[in-house]
Amino acid sequence: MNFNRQLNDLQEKINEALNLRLPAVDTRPSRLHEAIRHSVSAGGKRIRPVLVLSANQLFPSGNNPMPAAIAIECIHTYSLIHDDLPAMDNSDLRRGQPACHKAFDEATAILAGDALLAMAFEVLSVDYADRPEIVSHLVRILATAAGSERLVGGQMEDLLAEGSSPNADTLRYVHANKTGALLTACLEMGLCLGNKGAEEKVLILGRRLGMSLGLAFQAMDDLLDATRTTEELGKDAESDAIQGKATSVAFRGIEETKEQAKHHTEEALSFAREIGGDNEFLLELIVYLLNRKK
Ligand code: GRG
Repeated sequence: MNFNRQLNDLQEKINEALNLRLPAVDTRPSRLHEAIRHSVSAGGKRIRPVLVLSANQLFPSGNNPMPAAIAIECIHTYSLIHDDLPAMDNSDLRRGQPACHKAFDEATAILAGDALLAMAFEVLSVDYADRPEIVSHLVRILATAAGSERLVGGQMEDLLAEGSSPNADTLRYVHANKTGALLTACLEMGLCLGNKGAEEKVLILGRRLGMSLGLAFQAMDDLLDATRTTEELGKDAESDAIQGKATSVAFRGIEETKEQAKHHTEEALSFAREIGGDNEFLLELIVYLLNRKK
């Protein structure tokens, strides 16, 4: 099967699994569940769950990686909902749809994000209940990645840096944590469910791969924000420049940011080759992420 068909196939399976796992819209309180479904189903690329599945495919085992994939998409979607709030990036559009606080209201959007954060850990603890050591490992990876020194810490420094001229240290911190933390967790979770999950060398390479991919992904995100239209992106274009964000484009300019994205992609490719296993799809995914248009 060619890469695009394989990717579509995985995205469809992830969407089906999310649809089955999320409470139905008529579950009380229905407004909250409508808001959750609005944001989750709005049309994200599902890169993080796809990464969990492709990391798991390197050294497959009998463990089902789908619950871990769903859990990370719940965390990612919560972070997008909260990021769009007026108190944060104040964005009206997300995934081509009105942001959660626009389609509903701010309080509902805060609660929808909170519920998705909790749901991620519920999914892990319920779906892997027969393997307590796996639950504990996955919960530790995800909680650390989502916490105050990683995703939330990156977001905090991103907000603190608004309006000031970016420097290399802040930029690296924000990108490594706001973006790199969850992408690294995808690799760690997928690998830890595979049959080489206990091998330290494999996990170290997986973390390095996730971080390089995170830095490449964020460099691309900054480039797309600066060069594409709102219609193409499905979210507000040029919002970084308008808000005075500490982006790679603001710090290095467009050409150097392209070079950074290529450089980190090359790093990610070399880590993926070094890990080995059934890495064909993962290698293509890394290149696809560099060439993405939204
Ligand atoms: C509120 C705790 C908290 C964190 C917010 C998500 C986020 C952190 C900020 C959004 C802005 C941003 C540039 C984040 C970096 C990560 C990133 C590029 C998110 C967008 O990911 P995609 O492109 O989105 O995979 P889709 O919609 O396709 O899932």
